[in-house]
Amino acid sequence: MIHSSPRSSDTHPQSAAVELTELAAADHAESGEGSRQVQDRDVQDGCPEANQCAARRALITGVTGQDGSFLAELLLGKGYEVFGMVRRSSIDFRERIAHLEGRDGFHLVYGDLSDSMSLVAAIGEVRPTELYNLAAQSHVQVSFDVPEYSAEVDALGVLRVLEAVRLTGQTKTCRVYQASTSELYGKVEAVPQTEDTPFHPYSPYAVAKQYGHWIVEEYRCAYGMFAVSGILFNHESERRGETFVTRKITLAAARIAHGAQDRLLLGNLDSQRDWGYAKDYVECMWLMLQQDDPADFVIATGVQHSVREFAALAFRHAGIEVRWIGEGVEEKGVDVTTGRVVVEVSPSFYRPTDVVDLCGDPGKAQSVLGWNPHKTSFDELVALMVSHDMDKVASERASERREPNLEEYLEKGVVV
Ligand code: NAP
Ligand code: F7E
Repeated sequence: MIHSSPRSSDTHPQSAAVELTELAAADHAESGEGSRQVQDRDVQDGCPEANQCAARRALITGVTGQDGSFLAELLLGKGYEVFGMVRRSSIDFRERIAHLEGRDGFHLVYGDLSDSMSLVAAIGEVRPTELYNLAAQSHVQVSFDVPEYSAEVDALGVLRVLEAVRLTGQTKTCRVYQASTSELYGKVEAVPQTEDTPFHPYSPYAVAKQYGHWIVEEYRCAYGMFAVSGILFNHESERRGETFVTRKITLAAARIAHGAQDRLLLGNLDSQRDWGYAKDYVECMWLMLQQDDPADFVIATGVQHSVREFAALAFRHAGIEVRWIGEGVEEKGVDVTTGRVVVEVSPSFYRPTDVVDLCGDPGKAQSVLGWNPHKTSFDELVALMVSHDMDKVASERASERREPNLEEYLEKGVVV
């Protein structure tokens, strides 16, 4: 049985949600960290408006992801105590948050969305005033390959988070943000999509996220929780995973420009997306939890482009002008200057069902939240991603050049 108000002994190091430092979990016991958390909790338990009278503590699931890393930076800048949930991995280096680890006010806890006990332990121990549930199996194409796991995390994982909040007695003190998605509109029934457009999920990922969306609304109604979903359209950045189409393109454009890659293989070039900058979008997540009343919002730019347009612009920023020839699987992107084919279509990147016409209406977010959907333009977004990847590829190339030299020196016995 889970107690809604755990005693201080519950923060014993054997609890699943131990704070991670570079030290082992056992070191946590000696740090006194657990007792500080108990004091904060005691303050919150007696306070109906915890968001106003207790220190602001945010728990971010998916902190190692693109959005989680930007959100952690934003909240630390606002003076929050930030707790990021991480999974055990065979590699300890967490690239996107490496610069935050060890910083004052930033802590890590173990947890997994497929493991209820770890969530109850982490949420019960951290007692956040705001919980951002960003963790997910977030790749749509991969959800066709691992549909059950995608449902486990993206559907039931949301339920587990909400139940952990409820079972630890925090329905009135912890506000919850859920990462919903434009993929819910799927086989779209209207363009642009608003908060009132019917959902028609069109992938295992989207069907799972649909459950997550509705269970958040259910907990809001059933238990009076401040639990809301941001229906976020595609948002990208220099930290975007490398197999999402935008980052795949910007990295390939940079590699091709540096002579490190021959050509780029893509799937559906006609697919249309409403692409924004992730750093702007996490501000909206935060704004949603600062409102007087809980409500869902569409977060988008209202501007739509095709994959083909994104690719052409990315190559232009990398110094390559592309002309398109052919149609369907025969379509190719040709370097106007050299006549070389730099983009080809590969049906292996086609999806069993694809969402092809996404464009969001950010009107409600603009008027209610005061959010600016045009802070970073499409051109600026593509430019910053390409610029980042040009630098990345250049430094990788430089280190490749250094390595043979080093071998040569070692062989000659020059380096001691
Ligand atoms: P991302 O870069 O793929 O990050 C996903 C995060 O979830 C990672 O930190 C990952 O941890 C974590 N995670 C995955 N499975 C987990 C599990 N079982 N337990 C705990 N953590 C787990 O995704 P993102 O682009 O930042 O997106 C954040 C959220 O917004 C996701 O829920 C996504 O579905 C949703 N969303 C994204 C977009 C977009 O355009 N980016 C649009 C709409 C909605 P590891 O690092 O250990 O893998
Ligand atoms: O695909 C097409 C592909 O994988 C975009 C996630 O963050 O946003 C993301 O999901 C489009 C699709 O993102 C390739 O068929 C063409 O139509 O970059 P993507 P996504 O599926 O839109 C939503 C809002 C989320 O919620 C998700 O978590 O591009 N496409 N050629 C390709 N896509 C990929 N990945 N690779 C290609 O080669």
